[in-house]
Amino acid sequence: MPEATPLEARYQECRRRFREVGQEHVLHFWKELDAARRAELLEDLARIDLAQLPAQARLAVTDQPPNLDLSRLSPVKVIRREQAGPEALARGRLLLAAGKVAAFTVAGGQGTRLGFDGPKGAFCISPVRNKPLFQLFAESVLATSRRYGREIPWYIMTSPANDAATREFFDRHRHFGLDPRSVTFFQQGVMPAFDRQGKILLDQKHRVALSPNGHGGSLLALAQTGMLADLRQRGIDYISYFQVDNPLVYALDPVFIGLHDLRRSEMSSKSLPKADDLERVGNFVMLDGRLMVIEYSDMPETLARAHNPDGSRKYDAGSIAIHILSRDFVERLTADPAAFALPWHRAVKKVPYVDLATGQRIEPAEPNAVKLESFVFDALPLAENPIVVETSRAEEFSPVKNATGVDSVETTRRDLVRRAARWLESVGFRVPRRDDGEPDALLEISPLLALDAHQLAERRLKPDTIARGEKRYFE
Ligand code: UD2
Repeated sequence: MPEATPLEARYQECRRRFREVGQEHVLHFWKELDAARRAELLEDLARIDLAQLPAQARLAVTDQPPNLDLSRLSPVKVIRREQAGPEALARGRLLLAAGKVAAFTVAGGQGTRLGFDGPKGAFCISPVRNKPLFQLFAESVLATSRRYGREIPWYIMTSPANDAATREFFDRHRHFGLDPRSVTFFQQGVMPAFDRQGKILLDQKHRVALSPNGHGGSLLALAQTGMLADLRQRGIDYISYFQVDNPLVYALDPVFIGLHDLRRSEMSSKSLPKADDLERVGNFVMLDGRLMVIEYSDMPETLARAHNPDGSRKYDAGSIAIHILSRDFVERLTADPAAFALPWHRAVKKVPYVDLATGQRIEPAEPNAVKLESFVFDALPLAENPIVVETSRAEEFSPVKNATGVDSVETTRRDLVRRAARWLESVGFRVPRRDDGEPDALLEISPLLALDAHQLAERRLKPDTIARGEKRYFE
């Protein structure tokens, strides 16, 4: 008998292991595939965590809503950023100048809602220069590095689907002025989509329907890709975490960092008073004295709509996905990767798949599949002394998620202009306004000029009057 080729040997091993967990069908089309496709399929299958798979498949078919005992919930106490006091600011500045903080962007999502074909960070958003999201963050990191005289490393989490395109985008733009050695990309894990019987779906005969496993996957990915070791080696203690979709974020906020350190918090979060009862943000709550977030989709409507006798909203602290994580907290959680798992959240979605009987690829008209994702805020109940810091919406939050409507390109650009107008007026500029109060000009302030109104004041620009309809870029 001829000796099995390495590919054949890997196939046999893979088949045995997937058969053991009742998912052998993933190799159904093996005989039809050429060598290149076989290799690709094995690569996909190698990304699946076989130890966790049976439990995940079971979870995919159990249709149970999260078990929440409402009687044990109470509202959270937030710290208002503007009342943080000079000590927090001073401490944060010290930590930045001592090189103790890194920026961290989660950019592994698929960005399907925006309908943009490419990594979401490549989406152009700034009102005058049309800078992409990644450029705005890069310039914020660069400006902060310059300000504190210390190079600040920036970590970017991608997914297998957008990793190459993301790196290529940074190469093409020469890392937007950053030293390439200070920008580190790493990939998050993926998760297969399951059908309603808990069977893994094939996207093509040689490809598994895989998607990113949620930003909660960032914690394990930080550990497993060597990033935690890298952080430690660089002397970084704090990770400033933010999402790729919010160009207003203070990427490295000294007040927030300072509060996190002074309060000996392991994981801190920023919040906003919700815009309305059902705003699509997570809800901070206390469960038996521990802080947690209930995602908007899991929040019972009665709870979301509950009001106090004085008319104020009972659960008003919305999560805007901005956190500080202590490096040693992430190390502690992931010390034994096999023992660490955040809860999985189910989402029923339309996922195209190959029908095993006919070999045809089906584009389902109705949701047919279950995807599982973990969320980083589910680490909050595991953290010691977590704090919630309430910030200002106008200053810090306007995510671009949709092509039109709420949280869209239009609203994000508008909010960038509004913020620039406010900062300029605070240093003596006259900004023309329409009857409805909106600035009647397109204004953009480079992060390299100022990261907030105080820094703009330090620049001592000569106040000027902006003309109606003018487009002006400040750098
Ligand atoms: C997120 C929060 C929501 C609120 C809102 C604020 C969750 C589940 N919900 O809603 O509570 O704070 O943001 O804007 O977080 N990502 C990855 N890998 C993944 C999935 C997502 O890196 O596997 C990144 C993605 O690139 C983006 C961020 O996580 O930067 C948010 O993802 P999303 O768009 O799925 O979250 P969304 O808008 O439902």
